[in-house]
Amino acid sequence: MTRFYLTDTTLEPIAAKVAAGERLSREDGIALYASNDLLGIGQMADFVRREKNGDRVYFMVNRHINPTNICENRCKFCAFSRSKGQDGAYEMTLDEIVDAAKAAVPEGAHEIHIVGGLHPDWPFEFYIDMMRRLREALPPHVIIQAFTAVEIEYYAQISGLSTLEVLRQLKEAGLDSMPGGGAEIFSDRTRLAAWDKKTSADDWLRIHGEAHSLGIKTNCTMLYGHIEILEERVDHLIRLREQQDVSGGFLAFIPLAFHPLNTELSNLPGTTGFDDLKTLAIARLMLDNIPHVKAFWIMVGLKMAQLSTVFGVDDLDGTVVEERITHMAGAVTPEALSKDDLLGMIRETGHVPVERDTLYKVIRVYDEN
Ligand code: V47
Ligand code: SF4
Repeated sequence: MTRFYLTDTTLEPIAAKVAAGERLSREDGIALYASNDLLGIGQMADFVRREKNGDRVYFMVNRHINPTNICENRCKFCAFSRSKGQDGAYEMTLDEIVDAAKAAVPEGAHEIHIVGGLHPDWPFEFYIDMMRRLREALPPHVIIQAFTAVEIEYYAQISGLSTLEVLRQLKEAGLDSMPGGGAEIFSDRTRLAAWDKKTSADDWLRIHGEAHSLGIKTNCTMLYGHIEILEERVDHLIRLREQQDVSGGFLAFIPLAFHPLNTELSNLPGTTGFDDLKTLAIARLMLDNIPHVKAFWIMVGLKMAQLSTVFGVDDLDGTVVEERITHMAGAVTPEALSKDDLLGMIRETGHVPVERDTLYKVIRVYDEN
């Protein structure tokens, strides 16, 4: 007898696999997406989430820094990037970057999260200096999570080094961990249509594998709700799962809900709440070897992020402080949350809030309600 109440009985074979802890197939992923039994899918995802993370919902105190929006790639879904000299283009100096990071320390930050455009003039040494100066300026408990695989590939191109050597040198200079951005959807069809200059799926996965081989833990993402089809989402999840089987260094998966405003894809409607919850829950079900599924509240909104904690999500990211990439594309969420906001959101759901660092080291369990 199954432990889930399903209104779509065609999901019963999948429910049996979930209850037995068996891996779901591509066909299962497609069947989940084809079903409208959101509560049934949510119950299964909640079951998996509880097996992996119990009652905990993680959050962190962090700060995002985007050193420049000048970018050589100009992906069609991106409202953040500018060409050099264009109105709205900006670049921070190393002093400004270090000052922004230092300002986060008295706020209790355990992570500085750095993602930026592919600047045409900054040499690789600039990024090495950035890491060195940040490492010197920050106490050791503040983890530097920086540079997507797309940025790493670009630094290899401008320096003539291999991506492995770029990662090795960045790690030596202070890089601790890498964010999961830049994966988009692992399909050549979508890539050629909307981000043709960007890192291919094979390269994105190889670079993360290289990072894992150097002991650099990373996250992984999927940008959904644009021109992709549902099968492409499932294929994307399976490729991440296969990479994790091989290299094992992904800590969290974060689905990124496409925001269309001010992009070249502004004719598209963006995602719905139903799709956001379904995608988070299906990710929890398909990615049996990735410990955490994170709802980035900036992208799915505060209300949906809170709800997602009963649909498979065990992590709400953090205080963030300043966010440009999604807000330039029309996000209506605040740019920052206080720790109390996050605690209140999590407590209301009956989960136990756990403050963590980037590597999921527990800073504090807030078990007193
Ligand atoms: O790589 C760009 C995406 C990413 C849009 O690893 C957009 O913990 C939606 O990767 N609508 C950057 N998404 C953000 C990112 C991230 C965020 C939070 C946590 C972590 C983590 C990683 O944002 C980009 C791209 O995939 N993006 N434009 C847009 N219009
Ligand atoms: Fe550049 Fe990243 Fe924006 Fe693409 S998504 S244009 S690589 S900043």
